[in-house]
Amino acid sequence: MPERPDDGSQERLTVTPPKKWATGAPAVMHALEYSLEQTTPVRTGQTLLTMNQVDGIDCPGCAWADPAPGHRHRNEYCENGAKHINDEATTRRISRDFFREHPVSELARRSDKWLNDQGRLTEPMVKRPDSDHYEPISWHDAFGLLAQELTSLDSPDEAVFYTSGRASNEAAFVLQLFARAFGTNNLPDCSNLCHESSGHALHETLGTGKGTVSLEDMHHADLIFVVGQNPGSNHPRQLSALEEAKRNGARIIAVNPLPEAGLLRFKNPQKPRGIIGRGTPIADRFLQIRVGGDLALFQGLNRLLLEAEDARPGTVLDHDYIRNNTEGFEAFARHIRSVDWDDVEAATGLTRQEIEQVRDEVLRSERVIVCWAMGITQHKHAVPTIREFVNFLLLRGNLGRAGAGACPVRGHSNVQGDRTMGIWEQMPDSFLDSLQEEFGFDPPRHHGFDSVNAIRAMLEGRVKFFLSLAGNFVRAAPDSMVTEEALRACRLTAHISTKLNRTHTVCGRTALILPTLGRTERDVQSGGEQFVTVENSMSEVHTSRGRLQPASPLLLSEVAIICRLAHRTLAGRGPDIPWSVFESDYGEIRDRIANVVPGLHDFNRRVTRPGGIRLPNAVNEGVFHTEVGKARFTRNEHEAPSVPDGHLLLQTLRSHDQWNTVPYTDNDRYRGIHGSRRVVLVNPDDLTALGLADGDRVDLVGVWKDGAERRADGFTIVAYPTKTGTAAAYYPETNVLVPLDSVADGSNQPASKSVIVRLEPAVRPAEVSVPG
Ligand SMILES: Nc1nc2c(c(=O)[nH]1)N[C@H]1C(S)=C(S)[C@@H](COP(=O)(O)OP(=O)(O)OC[C@H]3O[C@@H](n4cnc5c(=O)[nH]c(N)nc54)[C@H](O)[C@@H]3O)O[C@H]1N2
Ligand SMILES: Nc1nc2c(c(=O)[nH]1)N[C@H]1C(S)=C(S)[C@@H](COP(=O)(O)OP(=O)(O)OC[C@H]3O[C@@H](n4cnc5c(=O)[nH]c(N)nc54)[C@H](O)[C@@H]3O)O[C@H]1N2
Ligand code: SF4
Ligand SMILES: [Mo]
Repeated sequence: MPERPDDGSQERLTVTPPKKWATGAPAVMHALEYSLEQTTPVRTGQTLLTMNQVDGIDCPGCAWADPAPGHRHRNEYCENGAKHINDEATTRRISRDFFREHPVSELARRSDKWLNDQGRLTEPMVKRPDSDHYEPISWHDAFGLLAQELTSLDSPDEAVFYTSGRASNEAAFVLQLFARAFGTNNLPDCSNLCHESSGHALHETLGTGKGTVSLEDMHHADLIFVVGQNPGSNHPRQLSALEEAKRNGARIIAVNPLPEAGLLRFKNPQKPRGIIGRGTPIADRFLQIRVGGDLALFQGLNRLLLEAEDARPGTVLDHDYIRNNTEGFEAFARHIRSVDWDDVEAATGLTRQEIEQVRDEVLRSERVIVCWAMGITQHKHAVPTIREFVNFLLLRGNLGRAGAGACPVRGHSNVQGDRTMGIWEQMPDSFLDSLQEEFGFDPPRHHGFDSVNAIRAMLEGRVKFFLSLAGNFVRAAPDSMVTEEALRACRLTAHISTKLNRTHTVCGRTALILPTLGRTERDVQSGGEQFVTVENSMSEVHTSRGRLQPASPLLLSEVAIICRLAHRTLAGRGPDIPWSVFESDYGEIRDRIANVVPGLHDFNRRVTRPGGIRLPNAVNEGVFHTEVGKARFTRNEHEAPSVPDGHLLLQTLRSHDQWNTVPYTDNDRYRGIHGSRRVVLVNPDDLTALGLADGDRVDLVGVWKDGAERRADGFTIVAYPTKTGTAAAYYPETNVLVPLDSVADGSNQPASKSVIVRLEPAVRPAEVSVPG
């Protein structure tokens, strides 16, 4: 378990009523406050004013799309985007003296926030076997060490290359090229922990892993479902799109166990009336669902639609669409008619009447979109749930036409692009064939390890080398203690990163920190000043160009680090790939991407046009790359998680003030939590039933079939209007409770939103129980 520092945050906890609206003037003030704490007014201007503008910096936050060029606001960012960018643009620095003063064993006891607050990494460092300190190393020697370790492995499959979704397309492309030229498909990524279930379900049913809607579609939908996501904190500009849709007459249905502020009312900070007015109500209908109840909800809804068709034949279903584009309708219909209302009501905690009201909304709507995120993907039955969304959309032909479709809302700003570039342990043969043709080597064909399987392989000694391109693997992955043991068992761990995090302190025998340029910084190579490209959640590929002076003259770009490592490792043994040409001019990489990735032909020219390139989605052309060449209706079995008496189903989620594994403050403003993240939100009725009370101090004890005790200790109970039977607490502090084996069927994605726990009186005294 990560050691926990005693910073006394529990004593600072104050709780105020949850907010009923999101964004607006306080949000802007909050962003500026954080920016000025981290950096200077001039740098704030250089970053924020160019953010999300044509030829500016792409926001390093979430993957929400920008409005079309010409429709962008002067300040085209949200409060959280401003925080994310300033967190990178901070003027704080970590020098070699820092590592002399702080041994690794001490850093491993520091909190995630403390580590991040130390500022930007400035030079390559190495922790050698038997040493407790990182010490400086030259880039030349660092690459030598890495190459030596890699080439001495018994098999290329003993190496793993993890990518987090902030990496650019160019960096991702050269990383996967290097890994495959070296001989492995071990390319796990944060997407394995994020939208893997979406990709899996959409591939199976529609033949694409990506969403089908654009921002334009959002603006012109009649009905938008926002299921299992908290846009007020995690995709704030989605609220602007929802506001615009509402102005055009759309209705919005939010489905969530928590009454999230952003789902209720929105004050648009980019409009004067947003700052002073009452804001726009967002959800016309809010369904407070049980955690894990969404499959049952959509099955109930689909059954009601079939019955409505029975009552008024030819008026409800789009028979032409179903006949021409789909297969499996009859079997699906038979199955869904047998769905039992008692089961649906028990799983959802909703009444049949509430679901009938949703059906009526659907029947009034020509164009329907379903948006979803982690509240859906991080469950055991995530894949069938998303397949059921697809069934729902297919029934009324809500795919492949304007204002309708499937919208998995992506997390990291370039997580979708990294996949497009080949960061996936199971890229299809068509991609590998193109690589082979372009680069003249035979890439390995057997699948590599995803994140969960990589951890297992490290534990079993089958993987000995771990390199990450961005991210914070030990805090992002489930079962923190197990994952840490896995990393420590490696011969070498290395991280290409901008900032210090816990993964740097959980070292293999040898460990390396390879500090890199961030997206805010000017990237000058021998071929001149470079830009990179990224792809947002709506498949738009565009440029991002940094403006700031690099945090240190010793930083290398991500592309440069990977190209030099590849050159050093593969010299004399690998295929002839012009790594140094790639490093000097990223346009050369894009020319190769254009030959390998469908839809990116003429990449260099087209991507610099305002707005960039929208990658085609075959579904929107009525083409389905499934095995049967049609969209597939599926039959999905519902299996509600069985929660023993006296236990709760815990979801692990983000606060408003964190970026994934990195908390910026201990506050969660919209939910009214201030001063501590070590809280568990529980419904007052459950508290009564459990004999507990608001303010009690408890340990969260995980219950899993392996019988191992998983304990996250020292949490304060906050009575909160979450759905009964379900609790919520923050990630990553609770990852220790998520068993490595508790994954979504089919996608192998950790089920970090359905953790069975009981609350026990806190074991440790208050003074020592604090975040870590
Ligand atoms: N500020 C900020 N922005 C971010 C991030 C961040 O950490 N901070 N992370 C980025 C990343 S990588 C991602 S993937 C996205 C994540 O964006 P979200 O998916 O919004 O993230 P979570 O905080 O995990 O919230 C999940 C939401 O699902 C709800 N939920 C939980 N279980 C269920 C369920 O069973 N059914 C339903 N219907 N709802 C449920 C929760 O109450 C919560 O509102 O955000 C991205 N944007
Ligand atoms: N229990 C639980 N676990 C979860 C989740 C959950 O909801 N619950 N959510 C999951 C999800 S959706 C995700 S996406 C993962 C997130 O997992 P990751 O993507 O692995 O984690 P991040 O916290 O985004 O990584 C932050 C680190 O990235 C590095 N970094 C930042 N910017 C850059 C850059 O420009 N370049 C480079 N090279 N490095 C950079 C910094 O060192 C920083 O410390 O966590 C997953 N884990
Ligand atoms: S909505 Fe997402 S991409 Fe847009 S500014 Fe906010 S964090 Fe950045
Ligand atoms: Mo994510």
